[in-house]
Amino acid sequence: MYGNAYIDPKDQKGKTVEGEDPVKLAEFEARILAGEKIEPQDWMPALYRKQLIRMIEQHAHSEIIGALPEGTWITRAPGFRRKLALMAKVQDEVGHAQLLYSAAETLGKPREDMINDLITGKSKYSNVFNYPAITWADSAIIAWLIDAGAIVNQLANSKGSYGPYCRALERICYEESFHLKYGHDNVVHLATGTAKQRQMVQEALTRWWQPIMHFFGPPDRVSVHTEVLMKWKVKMMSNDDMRQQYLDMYVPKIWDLGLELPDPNLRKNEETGKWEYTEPDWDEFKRVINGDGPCNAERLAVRRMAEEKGRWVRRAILGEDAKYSVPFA
Ligand code: FAQ
Repeated sequence: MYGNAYIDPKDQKGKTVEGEDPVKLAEFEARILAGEKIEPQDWMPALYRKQLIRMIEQHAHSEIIGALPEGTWITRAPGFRRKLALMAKVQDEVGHAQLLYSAAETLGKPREDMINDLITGKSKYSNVFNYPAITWADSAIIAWLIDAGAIVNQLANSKGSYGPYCRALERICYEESFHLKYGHDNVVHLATGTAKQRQMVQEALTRWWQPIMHFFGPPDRVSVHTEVLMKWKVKMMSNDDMRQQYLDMYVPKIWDLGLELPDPNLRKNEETGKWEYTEPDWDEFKRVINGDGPCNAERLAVRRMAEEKGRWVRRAILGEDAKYSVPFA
């Protein structure tokens, strides 16, 4: 249906561009170089399709799993207005997952396969959502500083080459910008509040700083996919450049609030214009993204339960039973 057949990630095909028609490949790369968008029905190398499916699917999983740590605070949010705002935010994140699953589906991978790969632990999702939101301040830090990281990433990639992904990212960024304002408001409230509130937000920031440093991915020198993704304008900034842009935009704002970051080496080198920092623990990053973080098991268990509990609804709508029970079928 969509040009090349959907590529199973386990398949060896689609690991390189070997075997692709050189004329079609050259035309494809010329279109990308000229800034054109590639659409689902267009010819594309198998590797481009495979990389896009991997990245968009992981992004979709991150949104749906990302709703969970903050979601635990809906019932305990301080006050009705905060509760309403948090409910709307969590609902938005799930909506982002829907947009992204739809974008990945245009590449030929069925949604059921994606969900199955998530709940069986085959697919990755963002490291940050494998940590708990212990206090209300953790949910404030997520809404401000994780959403801020997502915007740095998504704003850059919305200028990329694959039409459906870019259009989804543009829409997501509008909503994330609103989340960021909501999160900032919560953090300012705590940071300018009582001594207890300041302590709570400082402790949450200290807990989240390393996962945030991991969020942009491993250093460029060891990143596996950056080269090909940047060549084909799927990824518009390298991991290290995204991290640098984030530090530039948010460290001064964090310091302005009188909060401290748990890295004594963090400073901007005025000569190079680059931020210097202590390398975060990359072994911990690897453990967390490979299933061994503090909340991985719990997160997947929730998704598995949702999948099982929703099965009868899907069967009723899509399955054989629907023929007889839905009046307008
Ligand atoms: N977490 O070669 P690279 C959000 C994996 S949305 C987990 O550098 P790449 C909204 C990577 O997959 C957040 N795994 O990879 C929200 C690869 O493994 P693989 C999600 C990670 O693709 C806010 C391996 O390491 N955003 O927050 C991570 O070039 C608040 C080697 O890495 C996106 O997904 C990580 N942080 O660059 C929701 C954006 N980093 O697949 C609720 C789209 C790397 O070979 C509340 N994705 N890995 O097994 C991207 O931009 C890229 O995929 C990167 C990674 C930048 C994440």
